[in-house]
Amino acid sequence: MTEICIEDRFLFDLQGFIVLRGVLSQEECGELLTALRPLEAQDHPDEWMQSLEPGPPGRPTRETQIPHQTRLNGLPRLSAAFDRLIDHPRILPYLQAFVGEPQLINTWSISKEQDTAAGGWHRGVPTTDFSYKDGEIRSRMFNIVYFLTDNGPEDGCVVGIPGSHKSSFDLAWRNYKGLDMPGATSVTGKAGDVLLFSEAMIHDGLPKTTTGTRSNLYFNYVHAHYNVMMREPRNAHHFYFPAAIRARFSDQQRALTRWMELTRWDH
Ligand SMILES: O=C(O)CCC(=O)C(=O)O
Repeated sequence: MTEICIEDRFLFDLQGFIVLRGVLSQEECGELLTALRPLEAQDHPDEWMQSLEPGPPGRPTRETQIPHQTRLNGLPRLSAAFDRLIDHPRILPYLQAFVGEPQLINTWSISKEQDTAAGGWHRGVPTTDFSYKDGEIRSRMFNIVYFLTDNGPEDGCVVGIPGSHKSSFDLAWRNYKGLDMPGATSVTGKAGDVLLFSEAMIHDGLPKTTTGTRSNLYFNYVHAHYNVMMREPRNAHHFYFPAAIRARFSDQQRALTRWMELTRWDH
């Protein structure tokens, strides 16, 4: 296993996030954008929703309810072009060091055009899901954000509160918009950079005031002991990949999605 340098361990433990520069080449960003754009433009029938038990709707594959923003859920179901990010060689050592036994739970893209508003401050798991013991950092849910385009301060970049993965106090997160949140710190970078963060850290997306499109891909992992199917059962369609999709994966990608072999899910 590749050792993570002490500076990165120090910073991730301290802040709850780190940014790795130049993980993807400009050519790779271009290839991923070429795969993403037609998927964002097309309709997705989401026939699986008809087989859900009566209750609230699941999330569609393409979400456009936020003006000027397009989100796609369940990327490897949509194209094999995204498979390589499941076990990216620069990222895998961080997954092993900071999660322990990583399993991919969720994948999505977010593209923002000019005038996309700020999102809403949130965290994916409580602060008890981040720990340090016997020399090991353990982040029970860990998000990897691939910047396919530049994420400048006005481009709708991700924003976080450094250290909030360990915060003892909660604020009424939804009462604060974007940079009005105490401690809010923009996470900027160039196309090809990657943000890694504990989902215990409070985070949000800033408004996009610039022209052009900002596109990021999100690959979210949990520790193997996390019960993936209990998190959002009505969205398990996007979490789970059928055997036919996993058949094209490498051994390593199959190992990172092994929970899917142990799950009964037909939709
Ligand atoms: O890129 C953004 O706008 C923030 C995304 C975010 O907070 C999320 O997907 O949980």
